[in-house]
Amino acid sequence: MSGNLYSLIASRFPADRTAACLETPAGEPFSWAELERRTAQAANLLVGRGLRPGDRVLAQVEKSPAALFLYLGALRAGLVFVPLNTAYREAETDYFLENAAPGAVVFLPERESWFTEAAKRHGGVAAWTLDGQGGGSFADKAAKQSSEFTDVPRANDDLACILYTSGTTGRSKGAMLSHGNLSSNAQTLHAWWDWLEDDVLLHALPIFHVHGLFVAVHGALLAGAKMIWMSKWDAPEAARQLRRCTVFMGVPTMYVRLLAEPSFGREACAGMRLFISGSAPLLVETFREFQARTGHTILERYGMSETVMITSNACRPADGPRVAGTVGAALPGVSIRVVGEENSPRTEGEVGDVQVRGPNVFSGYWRAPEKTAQDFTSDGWFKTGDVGRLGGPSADGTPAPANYLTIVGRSKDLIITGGYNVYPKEIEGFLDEMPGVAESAVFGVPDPDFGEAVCAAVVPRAGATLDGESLTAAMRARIAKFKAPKQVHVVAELPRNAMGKVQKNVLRQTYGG
Ligand code: MCA
Ligand code: AMP
Repeated sequence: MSGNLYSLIASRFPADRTAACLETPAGEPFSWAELERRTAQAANLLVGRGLRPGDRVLAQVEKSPAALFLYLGALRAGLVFVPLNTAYREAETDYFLENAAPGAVVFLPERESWFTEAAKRHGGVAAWTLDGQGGGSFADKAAKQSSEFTDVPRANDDLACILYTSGTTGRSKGAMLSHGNLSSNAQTLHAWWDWLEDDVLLHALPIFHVHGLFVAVHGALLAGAKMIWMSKWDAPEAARQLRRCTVFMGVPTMYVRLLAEPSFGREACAGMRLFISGSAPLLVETFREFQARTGHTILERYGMSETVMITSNACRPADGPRVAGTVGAALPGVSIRVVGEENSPRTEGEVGDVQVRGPNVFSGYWRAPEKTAQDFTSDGWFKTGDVGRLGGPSADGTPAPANYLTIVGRSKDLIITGGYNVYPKEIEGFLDEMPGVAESAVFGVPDPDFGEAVCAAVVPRAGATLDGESLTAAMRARIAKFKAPKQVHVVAELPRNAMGKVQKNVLRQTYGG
C-alpha cells in the first residue's frame, strides 16, 4: 500500500459496503459504496481538468456529504486540499487564492461572481460551485465521471493539505501537512481512543479545521464507523442526535451550550462511550458540571494546525486518569518538552514554553521558509507558542501525573473564541485601515459562551471623531464575523509600558469586566 492517506483509510472500510458511513440528522444514509464512487468521480473530474499530484484544490464550501467527498477525492488524486472557513470575506479569501496558487477552486454559489473574476485574475484556474445540499457545477460535472479511480501513490512526505492559520505578524501562514503526518496521527488516535467499528460519531464541527476534518473524520473512517453528519451546530438537535451515538467531539462552547439545554442529561447520553473536547481550554466548571449532569467525564486533548494532536487525557482507566484542567500526556510516538530561556529544561511543575516533536509535526509553512525557521529550534523541536507545565497541582489541589501537561497561557498574542483562533495583529491591520483611526489594539475578554470574545480599543487621528458602534459594523462587513470585535472602545491613547509596548493586560482589565 502506498502512503496515500485515503488508501490507508479505505483499507479499513467495512466488508459490507452497503452499510451507512454517513447519515444526516433526518436519517438519509450514504453508504460506503457511495463514498467510494463519489470520491472516485471527484478525483476523475479534478485530474481530467489537468490537475497533477501536488497541485492545490482550494475549497470554500458549506459542510455537506459532497464537501467530504471532494476532500477525499482530492486525496485520492494526490492533490493538496486547502479548506477555507466559509466565514472569510473577499479581502481574506483573495490572499489565500494568491498565496496557495491553486489549480482549482470550489466555492459557495453565492460567491460565484467574485470567485469567477478572482479565478481569472489568479491565472484562469478551474472554478466550480458546490452548495450546502451537494448541488452546483462541481456536483453536476462529477456525476458524469467514471466511478473507478486508482489512488495516486504518495510518499509519507508528500503534502496532503495546507491549513491556513493566522500569524502573529498579521497575514495567515499555510501549515503544510503531509500524508505521513495525518496517517500517523489518525492511527495513534484510533488506538488511544479505542475506536470501534460499532461506534457512531456525532459530527457537528465545521470541516475546514483540524478538529472537524482530521480528528473527527479520520477517526470515524479509519474505524469503519458511522457518522451522523450535522451540517451546522444546533444544541437542541445535537442533544437529540446524541441518543443514537457513542462518540462526540466538540469545542468547549458546544459543551457550554449543551449544558444550557434544560432537558440535556443522563438520558440523552445513555448510549455514549466517549466525549472529547479540544481547540480551546475547557473550564474546570464545565468539566465538573458535565460530569454531574451526565455521569460522563470529558476527555480533553490538545493540538494545533501545525501538529495535529499532541497530547490527550487517557481513554482507558488502565492508561491513566482524565484530569480536569489538564490536556493529558504526549500521545504515543509524540514527544513534548517544557523549556525556559535558551531551551533549558523546566523541572516538574515549573512553567515554560511548550515544544513538540514527532511524526505528526508539519514540515513548515507554505512558501515561507523564514517563518518556518523561526518556529523550530536548532535541534528540531516545534515551538507551539503555548505556555504550560508538566505535573504540578491539578484543579482539585492533588498533584497531576508528572507527564500530564497543563496549558497556563500563551506566549503568542492569540485570542481563541468559540474554538476559532483570532490573531490581534491581523485585526489591528484592518482597523488601522479604517478612516480616522490612528492606531488600535485588539485583545480578548472573558465570555461565558465563546470563552473569549474579541474586543478592540482605537485611538482617533487628530481632528477625527470615531464612533465604536459604526466601527464594529464596518469591521463585520469587511472580515469574518467571528473575527470582528464584538465591541470597539474609542480611547484618547493606548496604555503603554516604559518600553512603549501596548499593555493589553491593562485593556483586558479595563474592558473585561
Ligand atoms: C459564531 N460567531 C462567533 C463564533 N461563531 N463569534 C465569535 N466566535 C465564534 N467562534 C458569531 C456569528 O458571527 C454570529 O454573529 C453569531 O455568533 C451566531 O452565529 P452562528 O453561526 O449561529 O454561530 P454558531 O453556529 O452557533 O457557532 C458557534 C460555534 C462555532 C458552534 C461554537 O463557532 C464553531 O463551530 N466553532 C468551532 C470551531 C472549530 O472547529 N475549531 C477547531 C479549530 P452575529 O449574530 O453577530 O451575526 S482546529 C484547532 O483549533 C486545533 C487544531 C484543535 O486543537 O482542534
Ligand atoms: P490552531 O492554530 O487553530 O491550530 O489552534 C491551536 C491552538 O489552540 C493551540 O496552540 C492552543 O493554544 C489552542 N488549543 C487547542 N487545544 C487546546 C486545549 N485543549 N486547551 C487549551 N488550548 C488549546
